[in-house]
Amino acid sequence: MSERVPASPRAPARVRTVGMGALTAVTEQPRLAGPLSASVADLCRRLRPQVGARTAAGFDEVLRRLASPLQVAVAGRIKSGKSTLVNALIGRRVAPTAVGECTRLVTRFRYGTVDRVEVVRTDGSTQVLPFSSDGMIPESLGVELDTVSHVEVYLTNAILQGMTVIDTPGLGSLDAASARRTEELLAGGETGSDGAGGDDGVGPGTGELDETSRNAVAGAEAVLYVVTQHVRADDQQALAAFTAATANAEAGPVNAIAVLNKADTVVPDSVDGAGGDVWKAASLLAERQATALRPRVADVLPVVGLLAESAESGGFTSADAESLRLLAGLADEDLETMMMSADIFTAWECDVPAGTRARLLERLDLYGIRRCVDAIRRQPDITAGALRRVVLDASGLEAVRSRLDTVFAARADGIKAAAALASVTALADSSNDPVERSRVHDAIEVLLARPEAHQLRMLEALTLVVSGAVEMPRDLTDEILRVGSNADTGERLGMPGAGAAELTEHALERAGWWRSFASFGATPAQGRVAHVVHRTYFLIWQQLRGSGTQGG
Ligand SMILES: Nc1nc2c(ncn2[C@@H]2O[C@H](COP(=O)(O)OP(=O)(O)OP(=O)(O)O)[C@@H](O)[C@H]2O)c(=O)[nH]1
Ligand SMILES: [Mg+2]
Repeated sequence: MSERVPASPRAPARVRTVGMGALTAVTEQPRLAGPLSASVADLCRRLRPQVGARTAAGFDEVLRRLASPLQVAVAGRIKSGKSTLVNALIGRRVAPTAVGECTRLVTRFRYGTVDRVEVVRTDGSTQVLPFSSDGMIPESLGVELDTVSHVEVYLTNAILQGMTVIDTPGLGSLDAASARRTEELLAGGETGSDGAGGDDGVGPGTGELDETSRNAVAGAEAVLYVVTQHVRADDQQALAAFTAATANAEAGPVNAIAVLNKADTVVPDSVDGAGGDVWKAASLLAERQATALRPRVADVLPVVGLLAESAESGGFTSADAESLRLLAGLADEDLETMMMSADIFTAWECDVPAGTRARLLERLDLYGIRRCVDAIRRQPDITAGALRRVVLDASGLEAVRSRLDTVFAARADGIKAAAALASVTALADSSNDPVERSRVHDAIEVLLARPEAHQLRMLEALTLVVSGAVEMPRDLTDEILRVGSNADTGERLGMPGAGAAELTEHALERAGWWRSFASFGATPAQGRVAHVVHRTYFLIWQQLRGSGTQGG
């Protein structure tokens, strides 16, 4: 029997870094993403006794969402490799790829203390399903698809403590029913069977909410957008339609990340300047797509989801490593011929059984096989574990993870709070009681004047700059991105590891610089952004000084 090659010994470390450090730290106790989310939650709790039943039910829903991890939807065209990437990110092959009913349903993966799969019907009723024998969501759900809203999967995987991952059927898919289900879920047409995993515990579900309120309070908060090399002109539209449907009205580069998946299938010669290198070609293509997709996303990262999934979810076994060793031992001419195409690879006569080759192809495709064979030839005694690492490195997944971590984790507080505030505003606006309306609006005004609300303005500034709506010199853009995209103060100031005194001085210096830039060096639009950046540095300085005096 072939053994899966464990991701350890680095697995625990990964869980810690990928577990969205900033998020997991704060998800322990009140499980809120940060100070602004806490303020919004406080607002809801304070006002709740003073508003009508309908608004109160809406507030409960907002509270429930604030207390849950960032909802990240994986979206993209049909068969772009969304489920494969979801499996890679979760570190478990649980989402069916290629076939099965589930590829036509929205599936939400969230943290739970016990692994379980639950079908949620449109009438709100749920049904627990067994995992299939290989640990996946069953291919056939055994229920009438028309009656299904979506599937909830609770898993004990640590990364889900930091974010909930929503796998979606392809946008723009020909199947109208799946497209509708996706749109409904992403726009918040449902909110699921809450508390089923025993981990929410804040108020009831949304039974008492009417359609408008439900739409206002639910929905995905961030997007991992999956494209392949064939980005069509209307992909931009698909993304725009998607972001319009997310709960955050300001959806854009702040809460959307894009990957160019199946980077292994890019033909190097099809891209000028790639010099025959697949990864280089994919990177160049990704850069071009970033231009095409702007202002919706900041950039596009190349990735090979298939390799990422094989490396991270146990698909790559010690038996695979042995088969690859056999392949590496073949004569060059044989190997080169076989590597010409998948068909030849399996049909060619050689000592490695055809079935074994087919399995390698399925797990690694030709690109991964090539990378492994090269690695074995360079270092014949390479271990199966090290070979798995080669596969992971070739996948580009670490870059995607680190982006998810810096971008989404650092911004989760602002993203969640903005979505919550939008919901609270919408709930108040649709109230028939003018007193209630102005009470809620006044409370929001007060909240927006608090220092922690400044990050909302910073997210807006980021959107303006990253989308190109406000042009900035490259170095200033980079600085704004840095100070607005990291959770760690040292990283934000571009001085990781520096001491408090140095950081304090630097924050003050940059605050002063941005203020004079706002007054003297900038266009009016740049000036508005510069004021926001100035205040960001000022707040960092204040915070550093505060913690300095406490410490000393
Ligand atoms: N060569 C290659 N194949 C991939 C890669 N990622 C996914 N695939 C394959 O592409 C096919 C579709 O992958 P899925 O993950 O099911 O794609 P999906 O976007 O979830 O598909 P739908 O849910 O049906 O829209 C599967 O056969 C995967 O093995 C990749 O990076 N490289
Ligand atoms: Mg899928």
